[in-house]
Amino acid sequence: MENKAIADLFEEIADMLSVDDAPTARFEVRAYQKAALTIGTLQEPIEDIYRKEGVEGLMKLPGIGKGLAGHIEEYLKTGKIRKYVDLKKKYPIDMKQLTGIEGIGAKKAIALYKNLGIRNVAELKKAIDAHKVSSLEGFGEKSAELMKKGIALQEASKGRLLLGEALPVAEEMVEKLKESGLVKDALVAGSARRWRETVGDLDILALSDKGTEVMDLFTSLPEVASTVVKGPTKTTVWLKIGIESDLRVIAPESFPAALQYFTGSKNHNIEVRTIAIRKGYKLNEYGLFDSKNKQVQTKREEDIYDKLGMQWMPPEMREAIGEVKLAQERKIPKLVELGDIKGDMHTHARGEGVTDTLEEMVGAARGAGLEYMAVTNHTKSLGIEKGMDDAQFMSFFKTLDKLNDTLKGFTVLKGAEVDILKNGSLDLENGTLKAMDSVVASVHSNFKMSEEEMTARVIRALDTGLVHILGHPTGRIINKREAYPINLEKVFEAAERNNVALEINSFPDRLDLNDTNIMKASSYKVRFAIDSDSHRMSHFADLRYGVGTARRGWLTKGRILNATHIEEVTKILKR
Ligand code: DGT
Ligand code: CA
Ligand code: CA
Ligand code: ZN
Repeated sequence: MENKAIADLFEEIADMLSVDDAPTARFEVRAYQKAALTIGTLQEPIEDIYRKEGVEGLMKLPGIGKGLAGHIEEYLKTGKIRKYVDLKKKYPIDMKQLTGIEGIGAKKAIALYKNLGIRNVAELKKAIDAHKVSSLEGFGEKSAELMKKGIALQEASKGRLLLGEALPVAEEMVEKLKESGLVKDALVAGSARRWRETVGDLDILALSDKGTEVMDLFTSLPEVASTVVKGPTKTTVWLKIGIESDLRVIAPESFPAALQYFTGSKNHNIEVRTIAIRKGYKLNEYGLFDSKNKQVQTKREEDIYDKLGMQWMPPEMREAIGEVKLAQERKIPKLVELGDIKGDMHTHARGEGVTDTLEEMVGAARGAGLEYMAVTNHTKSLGIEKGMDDAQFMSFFKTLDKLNDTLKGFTVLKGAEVDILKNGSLDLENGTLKAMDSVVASVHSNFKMSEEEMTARVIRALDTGLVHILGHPTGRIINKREAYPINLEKVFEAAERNNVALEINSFPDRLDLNDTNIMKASSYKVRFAIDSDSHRMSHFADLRYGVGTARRGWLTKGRILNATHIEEVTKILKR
């Protein structure tokens, strides 16, 4: 599927045009941005539309005129868009890398290029160290400092990619292997199967006796940029998304053991193998062998754990943090599943970056299998998000009442994502907050505080007794922004005291709380809310990353606020 590649190109063209001095540029920017959004959120592969209906089919898509349809056709035929190539000559910037740094948007990236000739992060780093950036108009000492921190974070990520970027690509490749008829089974193992928030590479396993043909197909997949090593049982490729992928073709008798081995984690495997040795077995990626080196029959991964006296456990638990002992005691909990999630407590239907209508958002939530969603728009202090004031919320709630009258089997709850101001007070009147079903309170600005101040700020907000959910409790953005300093234990205590649920934000670059913080929080008497924080229809699909994270924190359905039906959740939220 080429949708994302084309959407990214259009996005970048818009970025470059936004600073270009050509007379038509300003006007074109919006057109490219709109087209990027249309294509980026399209469910059907754009190449299918083109194949079936040609340029006319493309032009039926919202915001795609003749010129843009021509670009799409050009890309599908040649793999390039000439307009992009020309602009890139004028602005030879690694836009994705530079805008991946906190504090740098497209405008700043291009200003850095125009003034200092900076094209990539390495050059930016040099310029910051030479104090060239801080003296640039519109930048200053503080922003240079922030960028430097951002660069350090990006470097520390060592090329690990967000699961949310990598998993869809892995699934796409697995699907194509299966469709080919060359494999009896194929699946993703490694850190992606364990739902780690980032992955170093993608490990794919295929069950097949046609190794050579499978590898030929694999290396020619559209997701692949180049082949690193190719053999009939193991092939490594470099993917267009910027990480490697290993495909291993495995014989049926080895499949369960290979799946167990390549799922990892490495430390989990070491613990399991130690148990195997103690019981007189040998365990490796080829199979389980007894003391006479005879292979023990195993049909499924479960059989391996069973022979070793252990209960099977979900891959998300396999991090060598106590799950092996639990499995020996047969006490593996039943973890929450995506299908348990009945509603969403945190979504946006108005404000900056929201392009889909309220009705469309409701349709998408229903499509995701939900029974209710709370619309929690931003509040007035968040100017860039077009936050709403008290009067706007009260009138918006009338719209929601009308909408609810028309809905059957689905409920739209009233809420806000209320900003926790610098002093810990909330950004709306008490009366307005009391009229709501779902008050999500979040910190969105003034991150630079001492741990003591930040902790007091958040606790003060929770102690108002008006908050239902603490939104993205640490504020971290993976590979981009560190968590703000905060004493989470004290915050969890305050959440318990005030019956506030802790959010597990499902945005692939947030996943906040993360797995280890969830573990810490679960010893308090608190609930968790797995929210999509949807700003558009396609975001509801990200709930699975929140669920994966919750499972990595060993949470069961009973701990999840929105794994309850509407009657029950309204009872819990009433106070
Ligand atoms: P990643 O790729 O860094 O996100 O993390 P993983 O867990 O996918 O690691 P990867 O790709 O290096 O290896 C895949 C699995 O293979 C790993 O989870 C466990 C297994 N494995 C790799 N190397 C070793 C090893 O030296 N010993 C053992 N016992 N297992 C290993
Ligand atoms: Ca891996
Ligand atoms: Ca690997
Ligand atoms: Zn939000």
